[in-house]
Amino acid sequence: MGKLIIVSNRLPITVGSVIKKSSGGLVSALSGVSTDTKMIWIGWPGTFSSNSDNSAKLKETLINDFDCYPIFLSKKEVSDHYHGFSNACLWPALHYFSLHIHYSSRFWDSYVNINRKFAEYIAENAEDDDLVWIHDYHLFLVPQMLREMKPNIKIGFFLHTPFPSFEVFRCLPHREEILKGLLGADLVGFHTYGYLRHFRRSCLRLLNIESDIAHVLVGKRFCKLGVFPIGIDSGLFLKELGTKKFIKRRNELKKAYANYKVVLSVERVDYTKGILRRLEAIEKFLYHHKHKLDVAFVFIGIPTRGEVKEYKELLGQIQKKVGEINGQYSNIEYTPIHFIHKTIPLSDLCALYSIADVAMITPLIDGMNLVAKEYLACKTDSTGVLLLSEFAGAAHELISAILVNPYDIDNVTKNLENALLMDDAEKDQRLIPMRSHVLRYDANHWAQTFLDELKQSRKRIKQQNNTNLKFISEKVLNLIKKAKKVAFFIDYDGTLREFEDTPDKATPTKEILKIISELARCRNHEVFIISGRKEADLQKWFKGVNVTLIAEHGYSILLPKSDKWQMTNPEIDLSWKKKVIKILSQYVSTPQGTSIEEKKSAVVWHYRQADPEFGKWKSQQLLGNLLEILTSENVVVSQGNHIVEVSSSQINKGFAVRHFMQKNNYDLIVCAGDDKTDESMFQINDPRIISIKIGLNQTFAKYKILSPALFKGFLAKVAKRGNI
Ligand code: GDG
Repeated sequence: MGKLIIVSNRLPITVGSVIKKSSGGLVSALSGVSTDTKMIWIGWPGTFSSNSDNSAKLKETLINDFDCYPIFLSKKEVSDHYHGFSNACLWPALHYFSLHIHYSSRFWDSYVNINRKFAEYIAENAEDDDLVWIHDYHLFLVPQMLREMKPNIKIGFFLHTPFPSFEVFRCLPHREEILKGLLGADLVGFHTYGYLRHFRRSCLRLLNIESDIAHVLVGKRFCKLGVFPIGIDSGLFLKELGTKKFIKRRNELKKAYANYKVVLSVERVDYTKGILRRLEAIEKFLYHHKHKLDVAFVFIGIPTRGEVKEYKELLGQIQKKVGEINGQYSNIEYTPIHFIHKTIPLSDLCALYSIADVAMITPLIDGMNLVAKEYLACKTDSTGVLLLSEFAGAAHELISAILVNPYDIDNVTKNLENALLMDDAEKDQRLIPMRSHVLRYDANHWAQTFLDELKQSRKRIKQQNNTNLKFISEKVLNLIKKAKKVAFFIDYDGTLREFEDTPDKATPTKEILKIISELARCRNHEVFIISGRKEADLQKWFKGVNVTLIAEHGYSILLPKSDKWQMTNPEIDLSWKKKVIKILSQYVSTPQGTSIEEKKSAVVWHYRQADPEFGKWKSQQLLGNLLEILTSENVVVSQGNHIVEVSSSQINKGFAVRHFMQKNNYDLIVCAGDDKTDESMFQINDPRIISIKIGLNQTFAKYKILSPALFKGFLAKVAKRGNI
C-alpha cells in the first residue's frame, strides 16, 4: 500500500506566530494508523495570506515539518463555501432544520469550485496505490471529482453528521449532484445504521439506483456503505487524568463546588445541541426545588459560526434566558447557571468531567456526540450519571445512560431529578459497562476499522469483477470461439440496455446496435434478442440487424430478413386478459406513476415512476389479489423489475429457447438476462447452456455479470474474437 491521504476542510494545525499541531479528534485517531504508513493531510490552513511569498514559505514549512499540504483560500471563498453552502445550507438540512436552509447559487458555485480545488490538489499529490480518506459535508463532491481524475485510486468518505431522511434531504438544491459526488467513493461511512439507511433511500428516490444493505452499484463498480461509530481519543484523556495540572484543577473545582451537585453541559453553541430547551427544563427544575437550591449548572458553550444568522440569534437568546433564570433563582451565595462562552483548556475540561455529578447532554439531533463519551472516560470513580438525548448517535451505543427525548421538557426535568437522586450502586451498574465500551472502541479502533474496510472493499470488488469476467473471458470465450455453432439468446431491458424512467425512452444506443451487429457477423454465431417487449418495438429498433427477434417472452418470432411474425404456439388461450385488465385498473390511480401495458399475450402493471416503496408494497397486494382470482386460468403471474406481469403459462422464454434448440444443432447456447422472466431459460437442464445473470439478485444462472455495461463489454470481446 502507498501512503494515506487524509482530506478535511481544515488542516489539524493552528497558524499563529508559531505553528501548532492540533490534538484530539481525527489527529489522534490516526496516530496509531500512521505508525506503519506514511500519512499526509490536505486541507485549508485556516489563514488568509497577504502575499504569495508568505504563502509559498508557509506551504513549504507545513509540508516539510507537519506533512500538511495546504490549500489556500480567499476570504470570499471561505465565506461562500464554508459559512455559506456548508454551514448555512448543508448543515441545517443534514440536521433536520429545513427552515434554516439558506441557499444562493453563489454559495453553490463556490462549493463546486472549492471541491474541485481539493480534488485537483489531491490528484496532484496522490499515487494509484494510495488510500484517500475524505471527511465531512464540506467536501461531498470531492469523491466523484477525484474518481474522474484518478480512476484507480481508493477513496473513502466519512460523514460526521447525521444523514437525514429523504423527506428532508430532498429540500436541498443540487441534491442529486451531492449524492453522485458521494457515490464516487469506494466506501462511505456513517455513525449509525439509520443514517446509512436514509442515504440508501435518497439514492433510490433521487437517482433511481437500487442497492442492497451494504452496496450501491454505480455503473461498473460498487460504492460500499458501512457503519463506523466514531470513538474518542481515549489515550489523550487517560493521559491527562494522570497529570499534575489536572489533579490540581480537579481539587480546586471540588473545593469551589463543595456545597453543590454539578450538572455539566459542553458543546458548540449550535441550534442542534438543544440548549434553549435544556434551559427550559432546568428552569422547571429550579422552580420545583426553589426551597433547596444546591445544584450548579455549568455550561461550556464554545463560540462557533458567528457569521451565520441563526447562530448569532441563538447566542442572544441563550444569554437572555440564562440572565432571566439567574435573575430569578440566584441569591447572594448562589448562582444556578454558569454559562462560559469560550473554550477551556483540556485540563479544565477533564476536571469538570471528573467532578460533574451529571452530564446533561440533550441535543435535538447529533451525528454522534463525543462529549458524552469523554465524560464517561474521565469518570474513573464511577460516580457520574449520563443524561443523554435519544437523538444523539451516541445513544445507540450508550444504552445504559438515562435516555431522554429533548423535546419532552417535563420528562427531561423529571429525569434530571432522577439522575441527581440516583444511588451509587445504580450509578456503578450503568456507568462501568459504558465506560469500558468507550475505552475499548476508541478513535483509533474507528480509524483502523474504516481503513481496513476501505482496503478490503476494493479487493473484494476486484475479486468479484475478476471471478465474473476473468472466468468468462478465459474459459467461456475459448469455448465460444471453438464451437461450430453458438446461439445467443439475449434479453434486452436491464441486460443490453440500462433502465430509463419510462420504457419508451430505453431505445437501443448506437453502441448496442454495433455490438449486436458485430456479434451476429461471426460465421458460427446465431443471435436472438429475446424480450418481453412488443413486436413493433423490437422490429423498429433492430431493423436491418441480422438477428432473430423473439417478442413478448416467446409469444412470437421474426426471423432475420423476414417481415412476418410467427406465433410459437397457435393454440394459445388468451381469454383471461379481460379479467386481468379489470383487476389491474384498480391499481392505476394509487400509487400515482403506475400504468397498464397490454400486449398480445400478456398484461403488465408498471410502477417504475411510482414511489418505489409504496409501489413495491402495492405490487405485493396486487400479486395476492391476482393469485386469488386467477387460480384456474392458463396464466403465470410474475414480478419483474418494477413490474407485475400476467402472461400466458403456455409461453415463456424457456419454451422459446427449447423451440430453437430442437430445430438446430448448437454446440453452445448462451442465455443472458437480468429478470425473473429470464430464469426459465436458465433452468433448462442442458450441458450446452451457458447462463448469465446480469445484476446482483439470486438466480439459477451459472454466471453473474454485474451490469449491462460489463455484459456489453463481454459481448464485444466475444465478437472481436469470433470467426468472420
Ligand atoms: C461533529 C458532529 C460528531 C468542546 N469544548 C471544549 C472542547 N471541546 C471538544 C470536546 C469534543 C468536541 O469538542 C465536540 O465534539 P462533539 O462530537 O460533541 O460535537 P461537534 O463539534 O458538533 O462534532 C458530532 C463529531 O463531529 C465527530 O464525528 O460526534 O455529532 O456534530 O471532543 O471535547 N475541548 C477543549 N476545550 C473546550 O472548551 N479542550
